[in-house]
Amino acid sequence: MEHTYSKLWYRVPASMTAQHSEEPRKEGEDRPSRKGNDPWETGALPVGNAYMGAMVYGNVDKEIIQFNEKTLWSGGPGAPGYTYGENGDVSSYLPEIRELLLKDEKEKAGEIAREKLVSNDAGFGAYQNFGELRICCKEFQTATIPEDYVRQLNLDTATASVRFTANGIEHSREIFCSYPDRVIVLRLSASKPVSYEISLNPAHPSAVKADPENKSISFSGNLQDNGLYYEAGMVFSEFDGSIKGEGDTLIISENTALTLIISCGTDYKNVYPNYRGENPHKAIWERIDTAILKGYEGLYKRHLEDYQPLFSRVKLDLGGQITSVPTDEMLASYPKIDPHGLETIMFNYGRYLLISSSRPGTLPANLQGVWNDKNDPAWCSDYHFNINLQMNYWPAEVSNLTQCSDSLVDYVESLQEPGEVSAKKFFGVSKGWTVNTMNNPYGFTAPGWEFNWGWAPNSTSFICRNLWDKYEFHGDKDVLKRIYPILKGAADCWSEYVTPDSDCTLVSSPSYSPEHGHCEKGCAMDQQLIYDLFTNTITAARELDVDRELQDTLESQLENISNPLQIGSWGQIQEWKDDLDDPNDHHRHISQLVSLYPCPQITPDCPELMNAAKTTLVHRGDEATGWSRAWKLCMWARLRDGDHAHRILEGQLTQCTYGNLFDTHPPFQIDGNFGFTAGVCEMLLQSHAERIDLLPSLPSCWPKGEFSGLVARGGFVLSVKWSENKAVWAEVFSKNGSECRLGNDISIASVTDENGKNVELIECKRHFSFSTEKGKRYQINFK
Ligand code: FUC
Repeated sequence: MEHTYSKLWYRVPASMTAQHSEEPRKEGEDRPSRKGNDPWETGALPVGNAYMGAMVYGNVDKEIIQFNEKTLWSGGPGAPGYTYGENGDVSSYLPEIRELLLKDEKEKAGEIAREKLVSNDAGFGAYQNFGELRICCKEFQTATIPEDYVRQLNLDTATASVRFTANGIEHSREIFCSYPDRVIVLRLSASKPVSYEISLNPAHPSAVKADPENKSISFSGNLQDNGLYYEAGMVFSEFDGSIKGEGDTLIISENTALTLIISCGTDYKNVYPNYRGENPHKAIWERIDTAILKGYEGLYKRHLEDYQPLFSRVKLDLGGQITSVPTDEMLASYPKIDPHGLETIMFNYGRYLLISSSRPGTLPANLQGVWNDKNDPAWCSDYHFNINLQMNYWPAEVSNLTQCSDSLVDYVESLQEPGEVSAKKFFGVSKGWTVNTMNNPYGFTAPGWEFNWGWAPNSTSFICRNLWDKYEFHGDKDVLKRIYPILKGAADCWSEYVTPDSDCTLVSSPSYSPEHGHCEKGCAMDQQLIYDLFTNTITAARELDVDRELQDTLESQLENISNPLQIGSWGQIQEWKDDLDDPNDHHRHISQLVSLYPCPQITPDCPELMNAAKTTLVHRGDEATGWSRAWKLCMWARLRDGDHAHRILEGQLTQCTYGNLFDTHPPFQIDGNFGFTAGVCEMLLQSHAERIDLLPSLPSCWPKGEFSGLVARGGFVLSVKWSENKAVWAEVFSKNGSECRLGNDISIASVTDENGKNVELIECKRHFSFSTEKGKRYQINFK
């Protein structure tokens, strides 16, 4: 299968990218930018190596390439008043609040909670813009967009490019961001000698130095609030013109080709409590010097050798027809022009964005991955733990990018130390760690500075689900050993925080359903995630044969836990312990269904819960912001309703996607992109119900297609072809040699090994099972 849908391309620069609009675009018409459009957000194209990111505008007259480095964060140690969120011994108010909740005096409990159970927000900080590269060239100047203008992002090569002819000269720009060499690389070429004026513009007051002798421009400085040192360097190499300086600008004259290499960094280090490491100057310039020696071709080769093995692991064909329509026009007219082509591009884009924004050794992908052009971005472009960071990593395991979630494990591991302090001060426990809604990379693990959105200790158990999936999908024991202490610490905190309710069951108290509701006890999301966390921690401890006592404690608490999945008066899964749900409530958070997705407690094996989950989702409605639609997509897929899942996916493309295919809340929030890719995976393959279900939620509009490389729990890599909405060919690759279970609601005739020999199939109530050997492939033959 070829990667046919791995290109975003445009006939116009970022500022003119077509967006969704009620008025259909007329044939050949250049749509002006929509009023209020921010070209960075809606049209520019992202490249990234997870350390750094760059956004390419593709302007004809003056090219702008805005760039970031993930550690450039204001706030934290050094910023005035920063206490990691601590606000005294807040936990001393818990007994009174709990007592009031037991007496059903919720109003009064809420009043104290809102006043007292809050953190100190001083110095939380925000993810910062680093700067911009600007390139002017007299020969770029034209009155209109050249006819042959093409701007594209090739997902197969992780390269952005811009090409056009102006003033009789063919211009081209190629840009990629190399992970192995930790540099942004740009190649400019022209068919005749031209002159470029090039500058590097910092986003913060800095000392800029343009040095024609060393053929470099650099800047450095310290962030004003926290003193964080930052530096960016750019060198000019492989050019044939002459170079001179003019203020902060370098001018290259009579030139046909030029390579620019950028690297940048800060003295941030993810180590509590100071979060500072070495001055980055030496490392930045060593990277640049090494890159110069490799040259453009050498750098590009290493970039492809690193990127392509990851990206090419998964291939998808949803039956699109190849068209010559630019991506923004496909989107603006969706679903009229090749809808399944666009859906496939969007799926591939999610994997591209994850590889480009999350790699071993980097901070994890934040609310905008690694791309941000503001110093006061929405929600600080932070690590949001009440759904967003979790969603960022939903596609990682199933779409075969487990290397990309390594940085999540590192990060969560680093939260334990500050999280232990927050757990004691806010939740009154003696051991274990916590993290809550908003978190910066400076150990702000405390609840938020407002109770109503900020009290979210379930963030800890929620992120542990991602870690558990990392183990379950691939069965790697080293991962299990790595994540176990993290799960254990989260379980320790919860084990102490739960408290007896008036019916003697154990509840989380106080408890707040994410950004929705009242000060309560035993909200469904808390209870469901306690169940999930305790169950996984017990399983992990058993597999590692450790902590017998903890296993016993958690087991007995599980027996006594207040029912996480209560069915309420109108047949819904209750969001709160009391039946308070309003059937007309369309709130974007659907926290009471966390057991449907991503947790695995609501499965087709319990139809009663499936029906109640369906009722809940139907009442919540299909409309929502980007990430919420993506969650609904995953949930409808788990409900085995492919047509409804597809309807949600359509809504996400028509309502919540910009011309550059960034998902929007608004503003741009990358979780929706990742949730989209995870949702498509979930339509094609599920493995949460202790078996592998092939094509569980195939919509009728995808009658024919194929995929390869998706991963199922247990360490199986699947490839499937289907026709007339039925699987016709499938192959399982066994990574670990475990027993393979295939759901028996598809008609399997036999399974054969690599020599074409039948393997023994054991038929059980809900699945067929067969033994596999590590490293071997098995073909599934259908009736
Ligand atoms: C969640 C959402 C908000 C927003 C924020 C970044 O908390 O409820 O709508 O998306 O994350």
